[in-house]
Amino acid sequence: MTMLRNFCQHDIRPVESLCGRWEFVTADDRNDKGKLPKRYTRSIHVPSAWEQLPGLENYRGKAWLRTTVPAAEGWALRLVFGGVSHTADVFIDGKHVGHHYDAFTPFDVVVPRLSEGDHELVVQVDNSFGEHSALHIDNDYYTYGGITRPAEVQLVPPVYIDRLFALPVRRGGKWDLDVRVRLANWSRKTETRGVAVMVAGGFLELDEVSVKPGSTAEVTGRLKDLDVSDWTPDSPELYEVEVLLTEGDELADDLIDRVGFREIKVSGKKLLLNGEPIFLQGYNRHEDHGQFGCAIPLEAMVTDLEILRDLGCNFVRTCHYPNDQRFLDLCDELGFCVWEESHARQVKFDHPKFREQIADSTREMIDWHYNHPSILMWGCLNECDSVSASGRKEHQRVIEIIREMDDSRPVTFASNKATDDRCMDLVDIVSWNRYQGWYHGGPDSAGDDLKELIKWLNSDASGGRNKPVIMSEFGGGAIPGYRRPNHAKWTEEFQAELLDHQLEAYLNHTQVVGVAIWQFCDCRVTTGHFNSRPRTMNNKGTVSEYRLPKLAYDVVKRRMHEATRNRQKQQKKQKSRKKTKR
Ligand code: ADA
Repeated sequence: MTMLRNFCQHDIRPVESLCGRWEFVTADDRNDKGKLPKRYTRSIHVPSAWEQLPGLENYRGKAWLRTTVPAAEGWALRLVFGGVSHTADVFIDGKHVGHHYDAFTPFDVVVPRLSEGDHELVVQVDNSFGEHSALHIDNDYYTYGGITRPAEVQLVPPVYIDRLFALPVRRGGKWDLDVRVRLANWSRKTETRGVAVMVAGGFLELDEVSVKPGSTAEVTGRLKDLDVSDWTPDSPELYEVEVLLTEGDELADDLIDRVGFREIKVSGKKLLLNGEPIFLQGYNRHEDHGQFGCAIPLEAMVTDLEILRDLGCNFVRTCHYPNDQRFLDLCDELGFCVWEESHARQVKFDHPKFREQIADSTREMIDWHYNHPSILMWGCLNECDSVSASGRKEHQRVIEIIREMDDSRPVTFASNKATDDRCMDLVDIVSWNRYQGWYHGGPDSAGDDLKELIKWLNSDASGGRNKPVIMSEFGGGAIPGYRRPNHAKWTEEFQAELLDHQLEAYLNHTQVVGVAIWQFCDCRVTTGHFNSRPRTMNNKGTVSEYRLPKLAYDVVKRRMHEATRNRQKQQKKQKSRKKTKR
């Protein structure tokens, strides 16, 4: 059965997948009034995007999905959704029990004191745009509709394990693991529980925890000198961490997550993974597919990563939102490095819901994805206002949320403001979106443009002197199958030549620590501002929306593998120079 993660997260806690057939009706198809439908006209698979159903390709509005869930005396139902696009209202037996905005972050709803047996679960889904939505807007990617990621129903005791945060700490060549466990109490009285953590043969009993009714409480500890191997892209060793909750002598609950022992730091102009410089080369990848919309099945995610591996890539930027955790699990398992960002692309800071919604998206991203070793940095606010004083304040606000929740990873945002940017002092890594040869400049202008940018960055004017740089977007469009001897714009030949020039410039600059081509695959866009895009698609993919390679594929493959070989040669030379110096 399809679950939220690629591995089993509970041996003790009862868990069932909610994936499969649900009843379904859209607002257009309802012929009744009232909060919830009386009649459902069809069924739908969960997870899926309703746009993949014939007749609903362009449906934007409300729809209702219904199933049943089993409850048990003395337990609470915990419904966990990997993603509902884009606003969910959850009802049990007709009673409203939960609300969540944003398609791209998981959420849970805990419903205590239900009678033994089956209960009706209805999820109202809304993917409309308007005053209620600051992040899901008319944009250069599509906001689909539905329960678009897996969902589960769990039975949790009065006090249960809500979250584990695990941070590997490198200490003199050995590894420790700092753990923070959050418990939640849905009962009506204060309860005390025992907590223990096991990983890689280590075992640690934490202090007993008292949790007030309807509240949460945390307990921390450090497992020392663990006998583990580093997590690196070449050997992505993963370890299961099991948290056990005890009530007296009884095992009451458990939670299993996974960690990789790695440390990521910025040092001068370099990005260090476990103390060694790392170069990130890869793509921006939208969760979009010609057959599945945003609800990409695990098997298709694997294909995407295998294609990236074939192209010589080790890096994915989750433009412009947190990704499905199964994809992040695959990146953990396969050794891909990830830049994950909270949900924003050219959003307006003066939208009445912006501050609340960007804070929620950012907090939920870190709260749910903290343990993934593949996530090397947090991003935010893609191409937003990083020039005005008010825009700077918003960048400070969001970056502060990130640093408060996680000071173990570098922070960045992708800027298209070049030397007008007034926020370079706020980030650890400077990231530029540049489209030399597509939107501005000639096809071979990338190198000179980068030189100018770096000169400004390393001056007093920028606030970002000597910071490492990621070229976070560059590329050009090609209509799949459009090939012409004249190599006109929009031909696959034009795109291939443009990427060749851009990669030549960006893969070979000492202050550049990473490149992310825009973009991995063509993606659907909305029909407002971006309606003029050919096929109403963003056609800058190296592969089409069906993962069919364009001519650029072989150019990128050659460039990326060549860059890796060159770096390996340089590293060998440096090592032998160090040896001869001794
Ligand atoms: C911007 C934006 C991307 C995409 C790109 C393009 O850099 O960040 O989401 O819209 O432009 O294709 O023009």
